[in-house]
Amino acid sequence: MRIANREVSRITVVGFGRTGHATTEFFLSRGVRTFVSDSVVLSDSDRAFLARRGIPYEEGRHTEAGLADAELIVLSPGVSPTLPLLAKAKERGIPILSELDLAYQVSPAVPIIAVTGTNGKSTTVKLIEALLLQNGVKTVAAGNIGIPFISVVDRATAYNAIVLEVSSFQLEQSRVFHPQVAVLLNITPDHLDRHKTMVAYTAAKGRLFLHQTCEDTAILPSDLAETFPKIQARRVLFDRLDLSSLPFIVDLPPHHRANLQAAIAACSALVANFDPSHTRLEDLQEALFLPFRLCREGEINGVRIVNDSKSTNAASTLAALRSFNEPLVLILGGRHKQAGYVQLGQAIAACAVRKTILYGEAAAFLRETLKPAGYTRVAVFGDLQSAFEAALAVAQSGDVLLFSPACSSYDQYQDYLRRGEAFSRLVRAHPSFSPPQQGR
Ligand code: UMA
Ligand code: ADP
Repeated sequence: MRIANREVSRITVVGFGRTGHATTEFFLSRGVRTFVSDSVVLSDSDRAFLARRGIPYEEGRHTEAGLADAELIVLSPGVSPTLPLLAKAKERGIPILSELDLAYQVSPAVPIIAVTGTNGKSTTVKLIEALLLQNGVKTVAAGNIGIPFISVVDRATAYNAIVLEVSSFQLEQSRVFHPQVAVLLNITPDHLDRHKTMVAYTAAKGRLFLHQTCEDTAILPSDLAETFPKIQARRVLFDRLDLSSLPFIVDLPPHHRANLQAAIAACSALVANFDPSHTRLEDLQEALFLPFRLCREGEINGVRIVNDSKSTNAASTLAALRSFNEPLVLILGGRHKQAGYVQLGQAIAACAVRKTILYGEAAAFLRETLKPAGYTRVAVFGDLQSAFEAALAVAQSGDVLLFSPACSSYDQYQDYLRRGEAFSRLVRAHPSFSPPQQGR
């Protein structure tokens, strides 16, 4: 098949997670010979999948076997561009393509709205999807939200728009991706283990605008208006949008107001005369209450329990703190993200959080970052279960017990989903648990 102006009949897929699977399926359906290379030992089901389809693979490490007769290498987003195998591929002149660029180049010409930012991507993608559907625009949501872009390209002609969640990892590896509407929600410290510096992380985010022209739209917040001076596209500063025609806006927490402003700005850029004024809160419920984002689990002895396992950095926990007026007992912990915690410490002190329970690998680090703010109502535990029990012991009726860890889950869980499910199980197993009264 033809990709990026060259004929390709043999490719190597590096990384066999969700992206690798979808990429392999895509090439398989086109009769392109595929080799799979993954740095870890594959599961039995992955091996069976590959064996059934007669796809050769290597596991446990990347060797030059993956380069043997490859005419193209396709990378999963989690693979760092500094992987030695990629340097060897470059020496041999083998082109390397990210899955984002691959999907973009083979996708039919359907307008793309792409959303990036440190926090709020998934919520904003789902808001855009809901708003467009209400306005009769058939839309598919994909990308970092969990549905690889390459897995939707074959059915993309059935849609009027593709809404893509795009991560800094995907953007870092991208060379050609060009969305008609590009949304950057915010930039705060995250993923510094991969990007090393905020300058590099910011530059990766800025690649979203790189190929846009004056016919496109770049949507960003005022505080980032000067950060990317080379943007060619028409700029829209989403936080200046007036949403007073939506009566429910005053009840939304500040971060959701921002997400909705960005989503409406994106829809307005795509659809002529887009009018959000008839939008009802019910239409946006799914987007505003995605699983493990400030989810009401229920109550235990009058204490409302909130599960925000998807909060994996300091800024998302800051947004969580700003979402409640009730007294709070906070659980933080996991694997910290190196930076961004000073402001969080100040906010915890300013909100007079009744007690902050720290657990996991990051506990000592977090305790030190809270000290300069003069906040000492801290207790340290090893795991989530003991942290939850301790939090419950100090919480009083009318409090909110907020699990918003501000760290990744990787010290003790496979991902934020498993961590969120584990927390949910702990809450629901309590003898005094009662489910949320109404809605969420
Ligand atoms: N692997 C290698 N070599 C390496 C690194 C990884 O072989 O050097 C292998 C791993 O052993 C594993 C596979 O690659 O088998 C995993 O690939 P991946 O990390 O790219 O993950 P996928 O399962 O393909 O999922 C990716 C995104 N994951 C990452 O970017 C880390 C998913 O975002 C995304 O939903 C999916 O593609 C579909 O587009 C997840 C994520 O955590 C939710 N994203 C980060 C975030 O949101 O903060 C960026
Ligand atoms: P992402 O896809 O960027 O990880 P999500 O919409 O999944 O974003 O939300 C992840 C976390 O960030 C949740 O804890 C959520 O409450 C919080 N959050 C959502 N929107 C914002 C925002 N605009 N600013 C800060 N935090 C946010």
